[in-house]
Amino acid sequence: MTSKPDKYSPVSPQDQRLTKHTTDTTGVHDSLEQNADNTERRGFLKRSGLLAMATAIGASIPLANNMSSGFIPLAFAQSDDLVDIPGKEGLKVLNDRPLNAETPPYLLDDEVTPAKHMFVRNNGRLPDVSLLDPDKWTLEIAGESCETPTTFTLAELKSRFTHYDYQLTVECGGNGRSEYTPAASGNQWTTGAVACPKFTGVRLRDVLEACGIKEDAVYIGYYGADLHLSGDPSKESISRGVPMSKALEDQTLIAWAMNGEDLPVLNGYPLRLVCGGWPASTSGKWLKKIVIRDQVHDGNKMAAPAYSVPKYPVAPGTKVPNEDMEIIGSMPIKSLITFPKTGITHTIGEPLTVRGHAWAGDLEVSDLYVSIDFGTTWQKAKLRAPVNRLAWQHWQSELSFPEKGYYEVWARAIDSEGKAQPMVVPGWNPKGYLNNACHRIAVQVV
Ligand SMILES: Nc1nc2c(c(=O)[nH]1)N[C@H]1C(S)=C(S)[C@@H](COP(=O)(O)O)O[C@H]1N2
Ligand SMILES: [Mo]
Repeated sequence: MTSKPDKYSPVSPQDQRLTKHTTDTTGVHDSLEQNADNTERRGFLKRSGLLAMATAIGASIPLANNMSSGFIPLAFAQSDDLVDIPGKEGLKVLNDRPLNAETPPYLLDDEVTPAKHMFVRNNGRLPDVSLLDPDKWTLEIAGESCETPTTFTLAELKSRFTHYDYQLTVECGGNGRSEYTPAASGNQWTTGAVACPKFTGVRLRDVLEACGIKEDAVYIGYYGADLHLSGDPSKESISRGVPMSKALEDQTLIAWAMNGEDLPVLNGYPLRLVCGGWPASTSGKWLKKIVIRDQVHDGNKMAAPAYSVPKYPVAPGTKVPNEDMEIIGSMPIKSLITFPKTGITHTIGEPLTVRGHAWAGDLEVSDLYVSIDFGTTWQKAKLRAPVNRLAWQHWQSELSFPEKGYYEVWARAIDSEGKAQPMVVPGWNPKGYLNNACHRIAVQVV
């Protein structure tokens, strides 16, 4: 195993500030400013109407009569601030303490997400990088429902158990949160807290079975090496888990590699858990310990309202008692348009190839449709099977446009149980999870 000091040395654990290409140096201020911007744009649209909208976009909108009232064309809602994060390229920082950064959709075009384009979601402080030594790394398996608690070195994990490679979709439960009204607190993810790299590791099941799983086991929980944001060593930054049924799936991995290389430091080097298709908060980074529990794991951010949604639909803004919330399991059907980039100019008469990915939590995607007339008509895209269970699926479609002007391409996926993505933001919930509304891009046809 190679060590990569230069990959993470620029980020000191004491000060994880980042260099930005804009004058503002903190992601926090940046996102606040953007919110102010968006509000202004909305106000402007209300007052001015279609003609002003078309003027501002610089084109007429041929199919505008299909737009619903209050609809905001994407051409108004774009911001392209890029930042430098060691080992990452083109990510947009949403918060720098803790570090949270998302990937613009056009940088997720690869079938297998490269490490430099994988989003980063940290709940606490980055672990002290001098402690991330693969030669000294150990993983402890314990908990009240473990027969024989055992500590493995990383070398032992690699030599004792069979290795598996799986491409696995990891998406933050809060991906899409920025679209909820009233706004939910937390990172204002747009669409970029998702990735599907290829992970290499051993099966969690094989390791747990080697340590003996007692009959009463119901859940596993993880602990990582990162500290709580306060720096208090008695607190965990996050310690979540999954029910035994998910833990024992073939694709649930304890992984040390991504795309054939060591995991990036920001994504959990030297060892992480990967539970594809579930909120990525269940995929513990800098993995030090796994407990087999005889109850639902009670680590930090397991209890409602964290990573939980109301058991019944609620009106936007409703205060929901914690006992009426349930923990999120499999993620809902969703898709992205990764090519072209929103805002492109396209020549009339030429077909436009659009493509992207779709994923459906524990399920498969069965169909994907695209629309260029604000959802009035839909054409079926070519959709490929996943390379393995829990990997995202690629789709592609050829579009032709009836006349010059401003268009939007919308993509809508349907899962193997017949559930489709909603075209508008789905059920409001207090923490803004599970927004799987259709993704759309703007295209100017000239
Ligand atoms: N130890 C540890 N594991 C963690 C986290 C964390 O802050 N610490 N964040 C979780 C959350 S909320 C998400 S969405 C994913 C993000 O994984 P990534 O940063 O590799 O993209 O890691 C999960 N695992
Ligand atoms: Mo997350």
